[in-house]
Amino acid sequence: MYNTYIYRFSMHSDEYGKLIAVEDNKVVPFLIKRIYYIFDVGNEIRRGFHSHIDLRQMLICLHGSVKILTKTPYEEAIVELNDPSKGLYIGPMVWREMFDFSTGAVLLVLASEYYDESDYIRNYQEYASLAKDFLKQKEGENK
Ligand code: T46
Repeated sequence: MYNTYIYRFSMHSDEYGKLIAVEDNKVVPFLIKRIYYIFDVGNEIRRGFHSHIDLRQMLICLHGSVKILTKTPYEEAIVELNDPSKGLYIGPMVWREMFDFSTGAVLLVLASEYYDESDYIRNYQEYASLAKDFLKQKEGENK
């Protein structure tokens, strides 16, 4: 799926429990400027419904599970995050929706930029049109 991948964090595990360290520009491929977490989400709730223009993020479900739909005009995928040692990277120009939050789920997000509403594309038709141009341009650059 374009501009997304699953990352497996290495874990320090011993008889005292488990520990995962996340360092920017090493484990996460950007400088972390912001973290936020989403919790107390009802099972029937679906959130997201947007793309970002530039923002890069790593989503980690610290507790419970949540499904993430990622989508471009040409492909889509659903990933279940249910393990704190697994992160979903989502880069620019990818539509996302989060749903099927289990009771008590906590979704941590590491972000490459401070909050900026002007980086959001919240209308799918507008996104699809911009994404087609964006992906065509990327294809041209890679030839
Ligand atoms: C994303 C997915 C995975 C802030 O004031 N600061 C922040 O850093 C964030 C992330 C949100 N907000 C405010 C803006 C809204 O009034 O919190 C409210 C809820 O945000 P939003 O509706 O954008 O939440 P989600 O769950 O739809 O999307 C969030 C992130 O906004 C987005 O970047 O990729 O999680």
